[in-house]
Amino acid sequence: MGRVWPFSLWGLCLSLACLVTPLWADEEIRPHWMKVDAEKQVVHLLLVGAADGSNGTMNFNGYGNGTMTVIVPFGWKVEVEFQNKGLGALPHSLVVINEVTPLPIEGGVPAFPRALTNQLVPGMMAGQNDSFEFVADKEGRFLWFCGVTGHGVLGMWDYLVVSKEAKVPSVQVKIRK
Ligand SMILES: [Cu+2]
Repeated sequence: MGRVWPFSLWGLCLSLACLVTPLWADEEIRPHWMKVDAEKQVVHLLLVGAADGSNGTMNFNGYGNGTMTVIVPFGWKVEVEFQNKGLGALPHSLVVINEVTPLPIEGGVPAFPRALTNQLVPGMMAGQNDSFEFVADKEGRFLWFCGVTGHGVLGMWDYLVVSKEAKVPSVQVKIRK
């Protein structure tokens, strides 16, 4: 029994640590895929579908299920370049939609004019890309969303926040502690 007791204590400490330590933490990153022209108030984003194996490849730049938030100052121009890296050999697309519940099964209504790629529902194959731009002239929280059937509900979405408080664009991600 004397030998078992220390392990139980250890287990108790681990349990307590789990209770007081959040599993996820927010972190601001300065990604290579965001370029900012503060003078012209333009932000350029390269968003890559299926960039790695995260969330079973259902991700943008490695983030799915809302674990990435791009914050853009109100009134800035947002230039988006979308590529399907194609890990998982699935087609993907991108549209900016309002934060809706439930998420669309496929497609999605652009929250800003022309804020969507070609082939929204069938998706673009690996290696294909498309670009679009829009002015962030509505405040609030929106979703970067893959319009291919079933992908959004499987977590292929992240957040876009248009903020009057933000002075410069930034990116926050949730990282597992
Ligand atoms: Cu997709």
